[in-house]
Amino acid sequence: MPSNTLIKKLVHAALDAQPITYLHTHVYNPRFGSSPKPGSMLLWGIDELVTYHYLVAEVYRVVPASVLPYETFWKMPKADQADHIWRHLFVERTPVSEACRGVLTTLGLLGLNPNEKTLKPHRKWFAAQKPDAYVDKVMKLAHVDKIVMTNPVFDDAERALWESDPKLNSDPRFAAVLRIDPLLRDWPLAAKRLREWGYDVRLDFTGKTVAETQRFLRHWLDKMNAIYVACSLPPDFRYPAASGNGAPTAADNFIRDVLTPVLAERNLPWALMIGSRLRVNPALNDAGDMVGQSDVLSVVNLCREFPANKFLVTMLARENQHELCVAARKFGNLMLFGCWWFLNNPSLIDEITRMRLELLGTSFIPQHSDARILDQLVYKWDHNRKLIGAVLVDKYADLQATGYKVTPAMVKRDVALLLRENFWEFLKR
Ligand code: FIX
Ligand code: ZN
Repeated sequence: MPSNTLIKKLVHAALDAQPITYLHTHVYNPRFGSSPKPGSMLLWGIDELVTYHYLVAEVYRVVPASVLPYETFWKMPKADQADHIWRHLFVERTPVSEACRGVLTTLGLLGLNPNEKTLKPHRKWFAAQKPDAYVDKVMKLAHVDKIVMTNPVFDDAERALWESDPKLNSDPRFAAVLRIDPLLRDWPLAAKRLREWGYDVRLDFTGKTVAETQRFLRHWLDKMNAIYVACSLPPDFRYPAASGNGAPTAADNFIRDVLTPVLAERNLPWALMIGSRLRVNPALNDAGDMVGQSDVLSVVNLCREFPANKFLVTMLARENQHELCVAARKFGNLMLFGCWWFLNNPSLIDEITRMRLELLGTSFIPQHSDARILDQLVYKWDHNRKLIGAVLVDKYADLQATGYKVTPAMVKRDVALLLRENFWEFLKR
């Protein structure tokens, strides 16, 4: 019977050997344009890493807007923004936050010195990297076999790229996801855009609205060869939104008559990321979003009403995690994923992963990444691998204590399920 020391070795060896599919990132393939070229969507390198919106929020806790007005910061060149953050969060203060530690882990694993007092030496190293080869380098270091993108069809710049480059998604290292937030968050705006693009849709869902909105979805699912449809939803998202015997809302109509039928016909999952309260501090841009407690019963209602549909769900509030886990015990068409955004911290990843293993066994996806900067894949994998490994070691030790034999083959199988197979099997289910 393997000792706990041997189990630890087995678990970490299996994690080291297992490629991971990150099912949700904001990373793009190099055809979308690579930073520092203005307007690029593939963001990488030290200045992008250090100006990640998590760190902008954190530096504004140290140097308040009364000292450095937001508009002044946003007008600064990216390198000056990065120098400002590096000085205040990494030199004059101890970089103990998870977002700060992540930058240091990435630098260390790239063979760079995390103790530099300025970014100058790092800039020199990154300037020598070529984006396409650097994608391979990062994927190798981070054990990533596929980077799943987020492709917001209502983003004008990105939509223009899709309409001008038929080979945009030809990079086999990446997969596309149709992101549709306005269709659920702001139907009036979405309907206006659809009409501009030649779809005969009406605010009140009369006439050809259902067929035309379905035509829009099918067009983009085909163009992107999207592997699922995603949206981020506010804490007050409800399904059904109509209270009592009230008339269905636009979101109810869209979900019931447009989205779920198209996804069911194509056997594609719908990823709901619920709990993001956007721009509570608008001056911080992407760093200005916040968390709010959401309604798990709405997820239950969706899973029950649409048994032919598959739901990938993550919620942003820690307070929702236990109820969401129990909901997943009730519906096989519900797959939980990730410790999203403000949950992506060691103390919470540990708590949530333990809870999920105890309630769901190995039938969930512990992490999704959410990397926005290519290089973040390196630290997110390194940090998560250790956290998931520590939980698995404890759970296997508990199993051993019953007399059950935990074998190397079991550990490899479980790690493969958690890091890759649960996702791809759920897509095929
Ligand atoms: O809605 C989302 O996909 C969120 O993950 C992002 O908007 C958010 O800024 C993020 O990257 C969090 O990690
Ligand atoms: Zn995201």
